[in-house]
Amino acid sequence: MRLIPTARVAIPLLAAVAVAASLPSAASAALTYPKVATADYPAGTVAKTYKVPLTIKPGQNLNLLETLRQNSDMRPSEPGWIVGFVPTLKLADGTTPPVDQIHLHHLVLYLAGTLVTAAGEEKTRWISPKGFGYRYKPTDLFLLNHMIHNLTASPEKVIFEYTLYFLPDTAPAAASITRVRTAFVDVTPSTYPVFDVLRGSGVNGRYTYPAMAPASLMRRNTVLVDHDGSLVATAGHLHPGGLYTDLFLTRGDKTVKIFRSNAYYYGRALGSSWNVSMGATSPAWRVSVKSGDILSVQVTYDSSKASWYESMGIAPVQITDVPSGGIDPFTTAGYASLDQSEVLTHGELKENRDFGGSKTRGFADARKLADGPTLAQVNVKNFLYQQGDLTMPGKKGRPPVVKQGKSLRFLNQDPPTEIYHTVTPCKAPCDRSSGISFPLADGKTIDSGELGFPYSGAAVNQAAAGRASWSTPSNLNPGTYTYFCRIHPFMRGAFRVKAAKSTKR
Ligand SMILES: [Cu+2]
Repeated sequence: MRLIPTARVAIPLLAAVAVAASLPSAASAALTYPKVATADYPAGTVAKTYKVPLTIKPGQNLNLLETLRQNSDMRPSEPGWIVGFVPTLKLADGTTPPVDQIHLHHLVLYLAGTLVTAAGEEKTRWISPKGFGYRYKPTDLFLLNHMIHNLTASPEKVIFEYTLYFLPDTAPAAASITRVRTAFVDVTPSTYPVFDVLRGSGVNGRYTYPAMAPASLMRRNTVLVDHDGSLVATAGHLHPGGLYTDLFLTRGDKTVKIFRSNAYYYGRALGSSWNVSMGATSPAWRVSVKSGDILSVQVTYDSSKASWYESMGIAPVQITDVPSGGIDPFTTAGYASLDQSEVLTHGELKENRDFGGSKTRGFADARKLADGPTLAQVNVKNFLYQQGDLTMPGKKGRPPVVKQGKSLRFLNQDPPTEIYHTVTPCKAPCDRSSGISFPLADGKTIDSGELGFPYSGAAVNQAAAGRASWSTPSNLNPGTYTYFCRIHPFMRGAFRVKAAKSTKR
């Protein structure tokens, strides 16, 4: 598998958009949940849990690499096949942290230089279809790439715990396993592959990326198949606000959609939380591919209610090294026989139930506060907006005033390579409790980006914007604007735009 340069493929993206815009929302479709995938592992498969201790600095939101050391309890010590994977994240005391305190942005396992699996806060599990597995040797370089937000202001020791379903070479069934690798089909290939969904973008409240993105961003979402083989499994990955990923296969001038992975949200706040499972392929799904075929993905978000910053859209696909059957999707009969039904990657997880959005006394309603001082700059330090923070009592809590036509600058004064902050608009009063679906980026203006810089020597791309400051647009109408930090949602603030000649707000 390798990524191909943009100019070489022409994929009928408009066709994908038309499909995306014409179908009903997945949030409504998702009221009928598929069954959770059941395991059918080869005889001799053993389940073992491995632990990788990590220290997460206060407020940290870094994209890091960790080597899983040989001969440690971080990884298996014998050769064999990885046939299933279940990730969890725990505190040192063995409990699972709520996602509004420790948030697993993503983890990616690389084995001998190639990606095996990835998961985000939804903690996707996977089970290889029976007879397929990832080759594992105890001497392979085994890397964990992780990005874990510490949403609190204190350091946390956490343990990445993952259970591998492992078929050792000593088991007779190991001799008949067919090797698979992961084709990482991503809407925007990068070691930090994200894009923004802005509220109101797209068509009818749906934004499909990259099909609806500016032309400069299109056609980056392709992976060339470089050998004949079979696709045996896939499941999408997306973020809150995401509805589904669509996986396409192109051969010559023909493109077919071979799987839609829907997001199935649980509880209230459907469509805007991490309380979600993805639809994965059933064991019957299998597609024959030829060298020269092209895989591509589109992801669709709900853009009607909020903006979704730093979103993802990935459709990792298991592809065999050698042809192992499957339908030919470019024949009518073959396509019709492709089983595109879904099974859930996992059921609802308890730690994802803390939605937030409850009444709380912790935050002021800035609309009711008197004017603060007229300022050109607000410093962000010690996890506080130094003027107009909704948690600060007295004069410090009053919203700073900016004259209409001027802008207000925000400057991150916390260690800028370690602690990133944002100024993300949320609808006033933005004073409810923090959780996985509150606050939402549903305010009137745009977002600051993550104010901060990559740490020196970073081996993978970082979320930091590469600047410590941001200025509000100078064309805001008079009014009180509330915002939060989407890295640390307990951080809330406000500022007030006043007409130049008016003495009232
Ligand atoms: Cu912050």
